[in-house]
Amino acid sequence: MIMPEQRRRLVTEIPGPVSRELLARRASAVARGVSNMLPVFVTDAGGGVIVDADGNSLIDFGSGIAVVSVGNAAPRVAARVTEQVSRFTHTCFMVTPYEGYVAVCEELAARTPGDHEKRSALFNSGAEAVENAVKIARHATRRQAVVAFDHAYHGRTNLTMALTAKNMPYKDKFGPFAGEVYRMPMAYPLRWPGGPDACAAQALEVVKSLIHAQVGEDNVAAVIIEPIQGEGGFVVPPDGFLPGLASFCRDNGIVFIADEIQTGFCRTGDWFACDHEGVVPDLVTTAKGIAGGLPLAAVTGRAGIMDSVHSGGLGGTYGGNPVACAAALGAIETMEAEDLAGRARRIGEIMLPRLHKLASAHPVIADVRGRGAMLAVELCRPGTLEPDPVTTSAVSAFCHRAGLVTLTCGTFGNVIRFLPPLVIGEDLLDEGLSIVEDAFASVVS
Ligand code: PLZ
Repeated sequence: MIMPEQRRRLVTEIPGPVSRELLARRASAVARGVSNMLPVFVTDAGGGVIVDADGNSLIDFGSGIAVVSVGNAAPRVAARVTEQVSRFTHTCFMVTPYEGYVAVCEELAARTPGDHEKRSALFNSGAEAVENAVKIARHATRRQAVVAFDHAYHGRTNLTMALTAKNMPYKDKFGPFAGEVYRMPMAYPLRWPGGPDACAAQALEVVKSLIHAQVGEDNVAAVIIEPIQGEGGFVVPPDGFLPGLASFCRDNGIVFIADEIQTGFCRTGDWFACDHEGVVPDLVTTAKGIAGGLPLAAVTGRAGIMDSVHSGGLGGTYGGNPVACAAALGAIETMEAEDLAGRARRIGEIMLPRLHKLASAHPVIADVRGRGAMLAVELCRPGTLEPDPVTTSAVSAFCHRAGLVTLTCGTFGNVIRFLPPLVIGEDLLDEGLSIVEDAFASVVS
């Protein structure tokens, strides 16, 4: 593999002339619905940098939306993929199986929360994993209702759009949506009317009483929640909320699904975000970080629930593709060998104090939150909770021009999130943070 030099280098404006030429080609060939956040065309990436077609080298605080936690083209991933791709690329596991699929499922059983007997099924995308988790929960319980939360993001397919909260850009005019989805208030400390201290207990009570009154506990197949919400704004539920929700589900025969697609695989400083409070979900959905950039997703859960589905009831042509499985084994090996959960905690220790300092200098920052290497700042008009998406975009655009890949998120578009590869060097991390500081200093008057 070719590891690009680990430094930021700007040789043209962003995007440069080569990228602009490619953008023109893109405009007449690629559907407009598929957007670009930072339109530089990539030629190489690795460690903590992304190199573009003009020779610019950008610091990566996005990891391709929390995917390349092990780094881009990570050596163990590249080696296993290369080996696998030269042996065989596809048989379809449902036709003739291969060991890699089984090995990934064994790893998932060993790494996901809880030491109960588990089974897994592999898919291609996060949305597909979520769809299947709901299918499995419905099949196992013979119930239909699914409970999701405000600010949730679970994907762009029909059922997962219904589970996703935000209209633009995900749902607008794409309806009708799948039925039997019920949305509950999220334990969002910054915005909880009773204040952050009361949030966990009050939110839990509200959710329980709404489920009772509006759905009926014994109609509910599953409650699905991201243990830290991703696209919806990196909302971290206060301690106590997730364990309370899990035990409510247990008491009522409801399948508790943790969507760990963005939080999973060491991102938050544990293997899974549920580990933080010892929450043991019935089903876990994973994708993104699982395979170092190759498309792979999984549903892992209690053997009794997973195996309630008849033979042939789950699958898909490509699910658990051998090359993607090889990549996952390389990625998981990397996480273990390089203690990437520890690296995520270290990234949090470096970044959080600087973000808090930034917040005390800039009252536009209403909240600093997250865990490990999944961190964010929420921007509001100073002294209010009125979202400030305009400053958010301006700060983000400054970062992009300066050669730092940052992403925004949030139901109100007012959150800047930081998801560096867990293998990023500390000098790049420092430099990236300095760019964020410069951006606030320059944009916020
Ligand atoms: N569940 C928690 O974060 C994907 C979406 C990017 P797919 N998040 C990035 C976009 O704008 O499309 C995600 C997630 C959580 C499910 C998904 C869906 O995963 O692999 O994108 O289908």
